[in-house]
Amino acid sequence: MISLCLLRSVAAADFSAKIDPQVRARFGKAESVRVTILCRTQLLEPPDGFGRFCADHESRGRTELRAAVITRLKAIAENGEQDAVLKAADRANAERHWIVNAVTVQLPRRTIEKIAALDEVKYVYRGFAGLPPKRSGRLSEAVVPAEREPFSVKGRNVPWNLEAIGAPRVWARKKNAGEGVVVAMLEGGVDYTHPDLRRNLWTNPGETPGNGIDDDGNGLVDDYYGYNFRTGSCEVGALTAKHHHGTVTSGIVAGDGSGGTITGVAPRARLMLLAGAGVYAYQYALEHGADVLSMSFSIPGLGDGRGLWRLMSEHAVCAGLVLVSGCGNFQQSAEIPEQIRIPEGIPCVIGAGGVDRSLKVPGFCSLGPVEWGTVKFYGDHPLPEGLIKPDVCAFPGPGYPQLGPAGEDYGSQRRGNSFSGPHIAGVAALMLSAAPELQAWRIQELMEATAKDTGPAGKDCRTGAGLIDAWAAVSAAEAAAKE
Ligand SMILES: [Ca+2]
Ligand SMILES: [Ca+2]
Ligand SMILES: [Ca+2]
Repeated sequence: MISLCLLRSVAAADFSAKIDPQVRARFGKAESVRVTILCRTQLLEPPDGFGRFCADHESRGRTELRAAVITRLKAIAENGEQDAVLKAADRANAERHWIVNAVTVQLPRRTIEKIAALDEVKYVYRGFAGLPPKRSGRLSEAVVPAEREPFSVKGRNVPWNLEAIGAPRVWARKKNAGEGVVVAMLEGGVDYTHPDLRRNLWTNPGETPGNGIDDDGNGLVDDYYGYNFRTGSCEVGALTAKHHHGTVTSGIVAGDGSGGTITGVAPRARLMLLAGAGVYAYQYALEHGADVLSMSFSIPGLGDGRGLWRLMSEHAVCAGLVLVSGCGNFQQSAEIPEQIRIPEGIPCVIGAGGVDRSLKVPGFCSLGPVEWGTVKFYGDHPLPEGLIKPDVCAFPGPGYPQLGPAGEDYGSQRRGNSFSGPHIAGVAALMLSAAPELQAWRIQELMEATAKDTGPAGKDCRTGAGLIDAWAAVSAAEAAAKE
């Protein structure tokens, strides 16, 4: 009898070990908890699966990998494990994902403990941010993108920040301003009617705007410029002054200088506008052909959930999406290693740090390292060394012209690593315009290899590999494409 009791208690402990401590902490406080249930089978097995995938697929082009990896991820998501979990939970309706094989659902404690015991369940995380109830939102203005003239800087100002990273030299000597590349902006809203942006919008070729019909059958009505997964609407515009954060970041990627000053690193790239939940933004960007995803937000305190974001990000990079994120502005308010958060603290997400015009790190910029030693399924990069972040750096401002709401155009007061990130996303666009088949992980490697070393010698936890160098990075991408 005694041994049987022992066995039972060991088994119970095992199942609870499959539940994120942050979920367990909520058990006493709420009737039910929103959880994301990671199923057993995944494309990549942590912690080394990503590195092995890159090594095994170094000869495959990005276009081919995009299609093959999406097909594989969707096949895994339909392997029956999600069905088994939802059946055991007695839930017909749940948010099913494919970028990771997982479901998100609100469940009572006893149900969570029951399903944690299933073989099909790998781990139960706190739930991803979800979809709002479907709304019938519409675009405030559907702009028919005007025919674009051949790109020229003639008669336009080119600010010092773009000169300092060598972007104008790439435009002029390589005839490359980011043509053919789509950069998805995961933002809180972007003024897509802005004269410096409106010619550079990506539009969904299968969708007619403003007819209230989901023409392309992707489940989203009128998703013409992208989609707002926060409000459940196709409206991705900057509705308040606060939302112009996204107008500024989009301007740094692709502002074309129609108003007189070129603000964009890649002024002929196209912008796909997304807002809200990361898991849906990743999936949308991949399915609708984005090449780069620019993220200017930081999520603190995710605990083991950092591993879920890492797996999702590694899957996206395998599928050819270059992920870029500013490194945050928490130098003064948070201890290392918590200054650099999610997503920018993930190894395969290019984390952008900041320097001022004299290449000094401003006092607000978050510093590395980042630790992964305590994160479930990973455990790599333990402290004290940790993972060196940022990866590269650019200019967080203030002091260079930025787009803004009407009347504030080409102001220069905003600052933050939110604005370093889009410089890096713009350079990624120039690199992919030159070498579209280069794998996403190679973009990160080549950026770091060609950055201008700053601060302490070598890659360091203040400035990463150094200041991004668009000319050297694009040249390296061209050379790599010929290998
Ligand atoms: Ca649609
Ligand atoms: Ca429509
Ligand atoms: Ca250095």
